[in-house]
Amino acid sequence: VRTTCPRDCYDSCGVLVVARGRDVRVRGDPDHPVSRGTLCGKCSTGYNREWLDPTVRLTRPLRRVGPKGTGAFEQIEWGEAIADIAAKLGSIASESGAHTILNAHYTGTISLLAGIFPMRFFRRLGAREVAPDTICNMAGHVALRYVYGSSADGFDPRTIRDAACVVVWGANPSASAPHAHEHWLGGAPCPVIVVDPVRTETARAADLHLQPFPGSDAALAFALLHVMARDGLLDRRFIAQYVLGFEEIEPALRECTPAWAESVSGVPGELIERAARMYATGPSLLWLGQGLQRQRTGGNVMRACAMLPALTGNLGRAGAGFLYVNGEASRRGIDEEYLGRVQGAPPEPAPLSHMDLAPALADPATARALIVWNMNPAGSNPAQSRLRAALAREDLLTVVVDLFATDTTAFADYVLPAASFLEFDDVVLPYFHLAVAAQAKAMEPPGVALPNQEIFRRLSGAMGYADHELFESDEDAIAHALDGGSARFARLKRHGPEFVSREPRIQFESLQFPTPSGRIEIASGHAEADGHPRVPQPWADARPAAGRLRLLSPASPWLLNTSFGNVERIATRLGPASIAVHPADAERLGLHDGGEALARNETGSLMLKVRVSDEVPAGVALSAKGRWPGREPRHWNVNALNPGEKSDMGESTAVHGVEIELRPLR
Ligand SMILES: Nc1nc2c(c(=O)[nH]1)N[C@H]1C(S)=C(S)[C@@H](COP(=O)(O)OP(=O)(O)OC[C@H]3O[C@@H](n4cnc5c(=O)[nH]c(N)nc54)[C@H](O)[C@@H]3O)O[C@H]1N2
Ligand SMILES: Nc1nc2c(c(=O)[nH]1)N[C@H]1C(S)=C(S)[C@@H](COP(=O)(O)OP(=O)(O)OC[C@H]3O[C@@H](n4cnc5c(=O)[nH]c(N)nc54)[C@H](O)[C@@H]3O)O[C@H]1N2
Ligand code: SF4
Ligand SMILES: [Mo]
Repeated sequence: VRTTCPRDCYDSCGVLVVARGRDVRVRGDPDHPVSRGTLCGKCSTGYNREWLDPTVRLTRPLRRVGPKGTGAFEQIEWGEAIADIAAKLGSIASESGAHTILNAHYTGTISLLAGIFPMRFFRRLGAREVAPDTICNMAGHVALRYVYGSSADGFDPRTIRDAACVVVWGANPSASAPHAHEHWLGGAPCPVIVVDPVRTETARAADLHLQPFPGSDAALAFALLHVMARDGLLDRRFIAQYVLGFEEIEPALRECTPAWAESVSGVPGELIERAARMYATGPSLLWLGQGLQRQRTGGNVMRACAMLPALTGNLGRAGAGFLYVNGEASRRGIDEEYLGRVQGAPPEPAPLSHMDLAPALADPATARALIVWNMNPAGSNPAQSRLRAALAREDLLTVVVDLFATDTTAFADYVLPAASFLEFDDVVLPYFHLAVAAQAKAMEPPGVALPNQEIFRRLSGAMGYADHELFESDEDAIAHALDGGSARFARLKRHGPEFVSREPRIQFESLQFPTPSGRIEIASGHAEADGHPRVPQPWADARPAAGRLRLLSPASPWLLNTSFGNVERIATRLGPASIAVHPADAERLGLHDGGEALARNETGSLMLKVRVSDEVPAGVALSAKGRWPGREPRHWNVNALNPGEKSDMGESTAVHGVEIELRPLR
């Protein structure tokens, strides 16, 4: 069976499921244009072991019998689980209002039915959504919408063949998009510039690596533009025609010399000069990573970086453009909104930021119930200790839908077993390549596990809802949402992904932008109305307080968020949780390579194994996200240190802005 990996990953690899009798192998699809026959290490390991293992998977609905957090459950039948949950939700909704039922979901799977269809139930119910992107990339979305009117319309990666320069700014595809790293960047016909505080594998492979201190990227962007303005490398004709507000930042640009930027970002002025010339000459592609905007002023950073294509005319032509996430579904012939829509639903309560989830759950007036699906907040969310205390609330009805018994399911009143992507049909919309792909059922789910969408259909029935949308079958929903209907889906299943066009699509080819003015808005009235500066600012976030380190906790190549954290081979391979620090910091703090250290701040503390390495600059520490707290010696992961500070835009996470003290442990 030919199918697609629906993890929250830029690659959306092609998968082949090959069965010989009872022996099932999950492999890469050799015909797939992106993954070219291989899966990443984490998927080829996990999919062939724990994901196929009915003794590890959740296979039956469970009801809590012990104290919350202990994971003591009894097995029950679907009918009983659904009836119980529906009755409880019904009384909560009538007593306190459905807005006290929180709906937390995110990246368990990005396939469309399993990712969106349950929203019909939650909308009909009137539950309050915990805004998914606030834990990941919301600041960047808000920022790019100010500038370009859209954050979801990126370059077509295939246009790299026409590029003269590629900049990867605050993304680490060597971990977060291994095939884009190996084939796309690895095969780039032009120089590659990486901007990352860490010397990642991607940075190592680049032609030029700029290593700014975290949170100083806006200053760096202004200095690059200073050099371009000084040397006549800006595209004045393009600016005059398509850009609004350039004159409002020109005075600031004159001040932002490479020497100044060196002093605030740590990037040598000479490298700034070189990068500016390489980028401005073009045509150039700019990949704006999600890691880039997880900073206190991450929204401003994104607005500042977004000026680069606009002021150099790197838009509307082959080999040029920028990419954050390619989210546009309609251009790929998919009505994504349809999948989550229900007519006549009550008005949706204002969403809650993930940064506020822990305090919201601690307050019985705000939260009486929590339904979690496609998510593992006990590992992924900030304020781990506060969150755990709130999840332990006896009077909080908690329902968790997952494939595995996670740190989050341990707090549930009801645990519902989900089918994995290998066990039902669905559609995958990759967010890097402009393609559409099928997820095809290759086997039966273990036990009585069900796809998310079926679980919420059953809940809808038990709630007594009659709206036909709530009960639409998978087949009908796919046929409706996909232009070309079931015939197109059958074709995708047979032949693999379809791209949006034969030739690479040109981003913003019409050079009309969905902003209020129709132009690229460097000066934004919307931003101003929302309380932000009218134009991007050459800011650099304050350095850590004396004696402290900035902690980055980006993607690990062996985990996907917390997914695969329970795969034994991967756990063995990863060994104990580690923290990388610069030799100068190690020396100053008395830390030794391989020794133990205690990381600590106002939010919590964590024991970590020290790795002394100059891949991080002095003042910066690195410890990847995604380990399972329950599997750690003291039952915390890196989010024990994350206060959940918000960035400047979108109530979004500033997780790469965390500060810690670090000291050796005997
Ligand atoms: N410190 C730190 N923390 C971070 C980040 C960081 O950079 N640093 N990054 C943040 C980011 S970018 C994100 S997106 C979030 C992600 O955080 P989450 O969305 O919580 O992602 P996962 O931890 O992978 O949890 C997904 C869960 O869904 C389950 N699952 C998989 N498939 C299905 C399915 O079909 N149905 C159901 N019901 N469940 C399924 C998996 O088993 C897993 O338990 O984490 C954030 N946390
Ligand atoms: N293997 C694997 N793949 C994944 C994930 C995973 O957990 N594991 N997570 C998935 C998800 S949900 C997401 S959102 C994406 C995220 O993937 P990316 O967009 O690559 O984001 P991150 O991994 O958070 O961080 C990328 C880089 O940003 C750098 N960075 C941090 N702060 C700054 C800064 O201030 N300035 C600059 N210039 N760089 C900075 C970090 O050092 C890191 O190397 O990956 C997806 N793919
Ligand atoms: S997680 Fe990403 S790299 Fe790994 S198989 Fe899935 S799509 Fe490919
Ligand atoms: Mo994410």
